[in-house]
Parts: sequence; C-alpha cells; structure tokens
Amino acid sequence: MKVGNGGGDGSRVDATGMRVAIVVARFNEVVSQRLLRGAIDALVGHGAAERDIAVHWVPGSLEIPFVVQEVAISGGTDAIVCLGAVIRGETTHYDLVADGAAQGVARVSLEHRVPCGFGVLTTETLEQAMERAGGKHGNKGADAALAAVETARLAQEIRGSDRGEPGASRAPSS
Ligand code: INI
Repeated sequence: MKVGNGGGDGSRVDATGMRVAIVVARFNEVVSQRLLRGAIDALVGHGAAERDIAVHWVPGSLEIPFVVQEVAISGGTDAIVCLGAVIRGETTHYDLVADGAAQGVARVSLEHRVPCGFGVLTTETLEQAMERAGGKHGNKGADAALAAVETARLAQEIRGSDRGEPGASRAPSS
C-alpha cells in the first residue's frame, strides 16, 4: 500500500525548489506582519529559497481571492499562502469578510488547481489574533505556509511530475 502525505506531517515537509506566493491583507497590519514573518521563516526553514517567494499585499482579506486568482492564472507558482486577520470587534462586516475570503480562496484553489494554505485568522479580539500570530497559540502563518507546501508536494506526486514518482505517492519513510 502506498500512502501519500506530501512529504511529512508538516514538521518534515520539504519546501526545496517550491515557488510560493504569499497574499497578505494589510487590514490589522500588526497581526498580518507577524503572520507574514512566520510564513517566510517556515518556508525558508524548510528549504525554500527567498527568491522563490513572492509577497503580494492587498488592502483587506476580501481582496485576497482576486489576487490569488491572478497569481494562479499567471502560472509558475506551486503553492499560495493567504494571510490576514478578520477581527469581529464591533463590526457586522466580520461575517461577510470572513466568509468571502474563505469561500473565494477555496473556489479559486479548486478551479485553478493550485494549493492554497489559508492563514486568515478569524477572532473576536485583537489579543486572540496576536496569540495566533507568534504568541501562545503559535503562528498560523507558518502553519498555512507548510500546509500549502505539503499539499503542493502531494499534488506533484499525484500528477506524476518530475518532482514526484509517476502515478503513485511515495510511502512515508518511517
Ligand atoms: N478586512 C480584514 O482583513 N479584516 C477585517 O477585520 C476587516 N473588517 O473588520 O472590516 C476587513 N475589512 C476590509 C475588507 O477586507 C475589504 O478590504 C473592504 O471591504 C474593501 O473591499
């Protein structure tokens, strides 16, 4: 039996040679900057070259799906990482922004067959967001980056590209 897992359990995923685009929302920038730092550090720490990472800033999380679509159509990108922070606060806009970003990215990912890691936080408060952007709950930017790369590896294996075994997923090494 062959079991495909994109090269690991996240901690062992190999980002070597991966061309990654990061689409990050400027809204709540104090959080986004930390998510971005976590994503870049995770990618480079797992073997990606900085020159293979492109960062695209957008005004808010609602603009993420469109830019993900443009990146996907342009080609040459193995994985896309989406970063932002939607904080409920007192706005009723929250649900619209959170749902729009999530559903938009999911649709583009499927239609254009490009793996997307979703690191758009949805929290009640700024404090909760900061806890997930390098605080006590880790860095969801890093998690989204590794999820995107792991999924891209699995796609390469399934598609039988020259970076994976033809027609079959590699069995895990342990
Ligand atoms: N965008 C965010 O990324 N986070 C938010 O919390 C947020 N809130 O609360 O409104 C937000 N709104 C802006 C939105 O993403 C668009 O940029 C805006 O509607 C213009 O299209």
